[in-house]
Amino acid sequence: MSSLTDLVSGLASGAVEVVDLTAVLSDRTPVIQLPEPFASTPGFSMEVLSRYDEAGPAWYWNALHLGEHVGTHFDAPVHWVTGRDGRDVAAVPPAHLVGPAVVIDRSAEAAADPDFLLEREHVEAWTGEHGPLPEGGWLLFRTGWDARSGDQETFLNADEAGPHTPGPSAECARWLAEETPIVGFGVETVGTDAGGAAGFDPPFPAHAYLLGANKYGLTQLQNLDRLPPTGSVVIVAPLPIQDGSGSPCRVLALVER
Ligand code: 23J
Ligand code: MN
Repeated sequence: MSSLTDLVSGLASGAVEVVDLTAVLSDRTPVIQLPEPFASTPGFSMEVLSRYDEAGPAWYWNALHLGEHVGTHFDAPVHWVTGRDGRDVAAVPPAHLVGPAVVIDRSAEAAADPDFLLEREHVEAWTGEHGPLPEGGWLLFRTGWDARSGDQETFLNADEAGPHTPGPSAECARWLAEETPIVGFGVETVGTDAGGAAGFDPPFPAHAYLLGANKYGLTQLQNLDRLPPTGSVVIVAPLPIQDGSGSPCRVLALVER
């Protein structure tokens, strides 16, 4: 298998760099706030079982409590009603979790307008320059939102009208789901949908269309600015929770230097 030998030597020489796209999980990790009467998700918390003490003199370990959709996480098709007959997170084929990634950068637009919507035309302008979206790969949407992830308030960016964060338009989400060969769509924000997407038609179109097409979502990614527009490979590692709707996950990218 010379391709793996080549990869291993690339890793050793630094010709291939591993970039961590995952946000650190802590009790300060931002979580999505849904309006009443909807249930909201618990954030991350940790209970010490023992720490080199009476409860475990030579070992340290914790129990975790968190929602499936906390921090950098993976949305499985069954997360949404449109994907209810689709895969749960344990049923996702491992081959879907390693694949090519492309990055579309609209951080300048999102900085100027937090409600910036990614349109099909923006993606088509990108493909005109960089080539087609990758078969079985990921479209990653860079907005600069990762710089806000240390603070729930600036990350969610909500006012009386609701949250203001960038995301895809309904038509863009439908097109990505139904007419492009990607396996998933990844973002830096709290969810794959824009902050205003509760009021779109359909509501939460990225969830409705992509998960309804048996595709996946990835959220709260970091360090997308360290990836080239094309040519990286991502490794997405959600926990195989039986019947799970998603999972916090580690996301790594391999980048050629
Ligand atoms: C539940 C309801 C609405 C949304 C979400 C979850 C997410 O963004 C998520 O984490 O999947 S928009
Ligand atoms: Mn989610």
